[in-house]
Amino acid sequence: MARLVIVSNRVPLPSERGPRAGGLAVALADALRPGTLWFGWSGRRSGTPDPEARLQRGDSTTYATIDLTEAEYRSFYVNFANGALWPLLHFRLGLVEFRREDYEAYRGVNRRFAEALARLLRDDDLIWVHDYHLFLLGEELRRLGVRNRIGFFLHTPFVPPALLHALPRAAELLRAMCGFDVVGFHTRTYQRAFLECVREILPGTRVSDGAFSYDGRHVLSIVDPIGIDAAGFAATAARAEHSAETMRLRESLGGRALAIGVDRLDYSKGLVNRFEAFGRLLGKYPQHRRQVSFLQIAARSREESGSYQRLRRELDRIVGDTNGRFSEFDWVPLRYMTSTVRRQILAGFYRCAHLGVVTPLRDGMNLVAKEYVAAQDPTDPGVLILSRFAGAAEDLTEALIVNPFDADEIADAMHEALAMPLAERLRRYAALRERVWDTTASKYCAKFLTYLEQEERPVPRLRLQVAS
Ligand code: ADQ
Repeated sequence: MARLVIVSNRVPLPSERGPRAGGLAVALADALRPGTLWFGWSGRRSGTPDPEARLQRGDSTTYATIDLTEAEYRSFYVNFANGALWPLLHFRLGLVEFRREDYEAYRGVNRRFAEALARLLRDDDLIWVHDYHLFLLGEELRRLGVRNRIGFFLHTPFVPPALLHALPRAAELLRAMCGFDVVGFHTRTYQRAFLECVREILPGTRVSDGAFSYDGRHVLSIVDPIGIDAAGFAATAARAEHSAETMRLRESLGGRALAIGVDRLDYSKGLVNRFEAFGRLLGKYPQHRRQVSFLQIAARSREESGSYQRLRRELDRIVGDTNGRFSEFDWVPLRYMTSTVRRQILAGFYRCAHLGVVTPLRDGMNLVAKEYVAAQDPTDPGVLILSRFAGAAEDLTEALIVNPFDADEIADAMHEALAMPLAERLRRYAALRERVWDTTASKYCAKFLTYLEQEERPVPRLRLQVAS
């Protein structure tokens, strides 16, 4: 079996275990065949980074990492990846800050990744690249003569041409993506948007059955929804129900219902509207006062960025306002913490929550929605409230689907969920459970690798010609 080489911006080094808010390491656990190499940034910044990667051996995986310089960290990571690409891919044009020098640094880091990685490659390695930090890596590897199969998976949404056009160098970026053999997305909507961009921005390309040829390269796009280890997480949650932390949480509720939100502290997650909605629930439906508490766990993220600092201040303000307005001497409606919580503890918290509130303004998939479903007690499940703009909503249609921009609609859904009879909760849960068990992390990995391993296109008619 060919060796698998995973490439991602950050590498989950065994030396830095501990709770981390982010789904990649957990989702890829099943793909880590013995002997896998995982390559990426060490998370360190240093004055004179070594051109060669540093190796660290884990149980079945070898981790190879390089450092970034301070300047690369700022321009590549903070400014271009997280300050231009992230907002663009989440439909937030107003937050995009493009500077040419940041784009050049982005290309420079993709090149440096390619150079350090190429030294470690064997002829038959399968290379699987992850996420928007590394759009140019396929092209940079090809430039160095790498002929291996290279796949790319985008964990965020992809935007339609009208938005992508706003990014200077969009055409260059899209052309570079033709260095990959397989390009994967969570949903058909993102795949469709990508192919529309290809059609419109790379002239002369004909697209058919998800594949296209451009400049002598064949690219196959696929839809491959990411998931979780549903059975494993359900078992963890069942055990965690009796953990000390879950018992303490339950005790602190004093018999009241619990609504829970778990996210990275990111403007794409719709936290401001969610808090606003909870305030409206208490204002509009006073019967819920003292009867429900909202626990929001929002792990701090990207704190070096101005837009994230502004978001944090805004959240502090709205939490203060809501609690100031509705708290009583023995009841605080909104509990808000900005730390990371261990997965086992999180599983128990999900299980005791009557409502899972997942309301991103845009989200590639959103694994929290799937974790919440997997963690429920099958005899007395809670209700999932889910944004229609999360990739997960394409599958989890039995959730209460809401428009995350409409705080009143979210408040109404909270009200409906709190009053929902057991029979309806059971019916919705059964349907959601089936979907979550059907799109697991291991199926996600297996599907992507099946396509990546194919030397030829899976169906001959997928070989496409450049339009005359
Ligand atoms: P994220 O934006 O990080 O991922 P998400 O899919 O929700 O979003 O994954 C977050 C993971 O981190 C979950 O497993 C969650 O349990 C965990 N987590 C979040 N906050 C936490 C906290 N405070 N404490 C502990 N754990 C926390 C990106 C995309 C998503 C896509 C994933 C995977 O933005 O749309 O689903 O990649 O492709």
